[in-house]
Amino acid sequence: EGVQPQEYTLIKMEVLAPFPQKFVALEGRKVYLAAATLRPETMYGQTNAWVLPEGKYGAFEINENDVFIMTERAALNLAYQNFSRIPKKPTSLVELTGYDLIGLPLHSPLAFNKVIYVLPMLTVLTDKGTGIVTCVPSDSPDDYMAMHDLKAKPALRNKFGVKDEWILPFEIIPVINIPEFGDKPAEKLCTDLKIKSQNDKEKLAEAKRLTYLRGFTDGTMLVGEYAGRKVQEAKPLVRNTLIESGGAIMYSE
Ligand code: A2H
Repeated sequence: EGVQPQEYTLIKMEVLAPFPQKFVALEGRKVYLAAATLRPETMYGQTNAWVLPEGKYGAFEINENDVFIMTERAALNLAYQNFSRIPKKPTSLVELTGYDLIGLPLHSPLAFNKVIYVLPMLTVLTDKGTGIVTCVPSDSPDDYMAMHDLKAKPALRNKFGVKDEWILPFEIIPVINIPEFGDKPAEKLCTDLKIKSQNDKEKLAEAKRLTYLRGFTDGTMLVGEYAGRKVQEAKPLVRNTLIESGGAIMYSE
């Protein structure tokens, strides 16, 4: 935890109807998983959302219509940033765990995949962001390895009740080119550094450092409204597009 506040873009990943039994209290609302990201310019390549299976989440009222699924900690922070129906007070309509969310179909802004699913990741922290992470395996080493683990290990899918069709059809979508690392930087770095799984913390930290640094300074957008532009230029433009179209809000902690 740094001393400086961290500014995240919260991506509103809409939960598609029909809602499961657990969600009866949410009928008639717009329900979103609120995913915290530092890389809004990569949202074209989303393949799924990640939750911590054992994590505790709630469905919090943001206003009369919108409900965000996230940790209570994030809901309290958001309430102090003017995002709660009752000022400065989070209200949860349903208490949930990650297990309740796995398998939900979502529609996420900018994503080329029109329907994506909620899947388990064991390294999601519940004391950072919202406890919901959107998966972009082209550009995030953590996301790439967690996806690789689930695809390679049927026993892992089985353990968490993950259906093959929620993950196997989803391929890496190139979003950014980095001269040194190509169009799938996360895959290249994980392969080069011989990273074995999502739990390989030290090597993943190094892979993240390199993709983040090089992606920001040398990366070029391959897709979207700002294809051909530098990542540095595109990042704030994509973020503003997301916010203006109602697909995201800013959040700091
Ligand atoms: B990033 P920082 Cl393409 N637990 O978004 C674990 N990881 C979390 C999290 C949580 N509770 N909340 C957010 N994150 C992830 C995109 C992305 C991200 C790309 C490349 C790198 C990258 C798609 N996933 O992050 O500790 C989110 O993943 C590299 C660090 O606040 C968020 O941005 O620096 C990032 O970690 C925030 O991490």
